Amino acid sequence: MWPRSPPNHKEWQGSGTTAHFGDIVLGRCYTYTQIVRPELRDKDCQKIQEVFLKSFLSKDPCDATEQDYQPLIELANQTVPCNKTVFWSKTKELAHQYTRVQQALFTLENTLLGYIADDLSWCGDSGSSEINYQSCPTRRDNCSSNPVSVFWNTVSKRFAEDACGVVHVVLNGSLNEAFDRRSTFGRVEIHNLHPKKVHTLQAWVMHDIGGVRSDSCSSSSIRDLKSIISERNITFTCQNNYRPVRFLQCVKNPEHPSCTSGI
Ligand code: N1C
Repeated sequence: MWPRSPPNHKEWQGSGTTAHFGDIVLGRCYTYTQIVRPELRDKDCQKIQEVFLKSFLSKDPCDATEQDYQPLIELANQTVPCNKTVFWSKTKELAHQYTRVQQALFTLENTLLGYIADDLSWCGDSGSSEINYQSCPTRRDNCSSNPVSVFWNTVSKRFAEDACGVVHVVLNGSLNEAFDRRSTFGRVEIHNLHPKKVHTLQAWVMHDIGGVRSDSCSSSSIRDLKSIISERNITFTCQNNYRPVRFLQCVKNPEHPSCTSGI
């Protein structure tokens, strides 16, 4: 009756493809190219949707590769101006709040591909041309080469390779290690900056208001980051609680002492 697994059987431990994945991809593509960045209005969103689906459908979801996403990356290609790239690690919301105000700045989610894929899940199956809405593999399934992880690794790498001038990173100083070598930022992005194009990495180590001040510019994890960056002949600078970003945190905590006096 069921040649492989019955339709409700959860093959993998992760949640399945986001419901209406194809429509969301198409809708986000139009929103981005027609409204958010109309300079990209000539992008072909139908084609982008089709190529995105092709990058993972009918393929083993534990064997996704960078090459799977090359056609999509070519189609969605976009130039981020020099000095405008913002990386983040464990500070996604804050970094996005900041680039929402400073619209000239770009996190990966402020580019077309990141905007389309943000917070979505997707996977297919080698034995079928259908989207798997039941479950998708994760690292818990011993499957690090799943379509979503490989996508973020691939587009993060490209985002870093394309950066130029001064680049920025928002780090979380309320964690034990604001810089984590195993994060996408530590594993992929810093190693793919081109020293000939990127002269400075500016780190902003932000502490949660009312949270602990675990890590700061003078800590060992940041020294670690500094040495990796310096060895690559890129200048490293670091600021704790960079004021323009601190002000955003203060919107939610206006009475906190660190918001009422000098920070
Ligand atoms: O592992 P991280 O952060 O250091 O990755 C963040 C870093 C940013 O600078 C981005 O350019 O890498 C890029 N990036 C994304 O933009 C992104 N959006 C959504 C990496 N990962 C991204 N995701 C998902 O969040 C993805 O599933 C990945 O595994 C997490 C990483 O978040 P993190 O650990 O806070």
